[in-house]
Amino acid sequence: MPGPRLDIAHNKKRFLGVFPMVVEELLDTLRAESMPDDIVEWYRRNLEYNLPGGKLNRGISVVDTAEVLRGKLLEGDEYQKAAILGWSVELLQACSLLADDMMDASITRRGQPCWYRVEGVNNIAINDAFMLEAASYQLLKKHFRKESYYTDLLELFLDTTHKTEIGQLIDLVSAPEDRVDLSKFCLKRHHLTITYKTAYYSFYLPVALGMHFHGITNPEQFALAQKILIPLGEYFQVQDDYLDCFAAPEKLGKIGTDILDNKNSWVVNVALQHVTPVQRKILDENYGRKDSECERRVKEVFIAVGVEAKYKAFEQAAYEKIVGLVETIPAEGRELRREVFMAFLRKIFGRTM
Ligand code: DMA
Ligand code: MG
Ligand code: MG
Ligand code: MG
Repeated sequence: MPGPRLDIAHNKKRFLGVFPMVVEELLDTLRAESMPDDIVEWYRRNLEYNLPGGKLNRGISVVDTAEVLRGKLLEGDEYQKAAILGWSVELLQACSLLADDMMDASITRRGQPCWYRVEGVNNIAINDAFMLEAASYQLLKKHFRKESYYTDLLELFLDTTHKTEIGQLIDLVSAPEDRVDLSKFCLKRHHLTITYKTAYYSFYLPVALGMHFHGITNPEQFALAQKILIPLGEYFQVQDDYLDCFAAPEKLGKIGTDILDNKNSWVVNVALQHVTPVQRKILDENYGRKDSECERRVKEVFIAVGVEAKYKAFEQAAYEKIVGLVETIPAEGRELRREVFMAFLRKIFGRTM
C-alpha cells in the first residue's frame, strides 16, 4: 500500500481551515469566565497575530504522521481532531517563540514585528506567551480527555516543554552579553543545546502525537522514532543557525541576531576551526558586539573561511545519515513507516527559509 500523497500546499490550507474554530473555542474559555470584552479581544489578537503566520510544519506533521500511519487521508471529525492536536503543538511553539524573541532581542518574526515590539504590548508578551502555553492544554482537555492516551499526551507536552526550557537555558547561559570569550564555544555544547531547545519539540513531539493518535502504544516504537527524529531536529537547527547569518531577512521572515547576541552557533564554531590568527583576532574583537559594523566584519570572516561549502557538505552528510537511520525501519513495518520520516526530511532538506 503506497499510502496517501502529501500535498504541502493543500495540507496547509486544510490545516488553516480549522484555525477559526480553534480561536473561537479558546475565546470561549475566557467568555465562560465572564471576562470583559477588551480582555477577550486582547486574547484574540494574541492568537491571530502569533499563530497562523509561519510554515506550520510542526502542526501539519501531526496530521501527516497520522495519515501516513493510517494509509489514507483523514476526513471530517477525524481530520479536525488530528488538526487540533497539531494546533496544540503550534500553540506551544508560538509560546516558545514569543519568549525567545524577547530573550534574543529579535526584531521581526514571520515577516512582521516580534509581538513584544508591537505598540502597547511590551512586557505583556510574557503573559501572552504563558497564555498560549495554557491554551494548548485547554484544547487537549476539551478534545482528548476521554481518550485512553490522554495522560500520555499530557506527559509528552510537559516533558517536551521541560526539555525545550533546558535547551533555552544552555543557549542563553552560553551567550553572556557582557563577556565575549570565543574559546568557550564548542560543537559538543552546541549539539547539546540544539537537541534540547529544538529537536524534541519540533520533531519528536509532532510525530509522537501522530503515533498516539493512531493508537500506537509500544514504547519501543516511540524510542525508534526518537532515534531518527532527534538527528533530524539537530540538522534543522544547524540550518536555522546558518540561515540566521546568511539568508535574506525578507525571505526568512526574521532578521538574524546570533552574531550580535554572542550565540554559540554552528556557524561560529565551524569558522573557529578554520581561521588564521588574523581572522581569529577579527572575530575576537567583533563577535557578540551590538553593532552592525562589527557584525559585517564577522560575516566577512565567515565567508572568507568557506563556511558555505562546509554547510553544503554538512547538509549532504546529514541527509545521508538520516536516510540511513530511516532504512533501519523494516520496509514492510506494521507500525512505524519510513514515509513518516521521509515526509519530514523532504520538508526541510535544502530549505532556504
Ligand atoms: C529557537 O532557537 C529555539 C526555540 C525554543 C524557540 P533560535 O533562537 O535560534 O530560534 P529563532 O532563530 O527562530 O529565533
Ligand atoms: Mg531566537
Ligand atoms: Mg533563541
Ligand atoms: Mg536561530
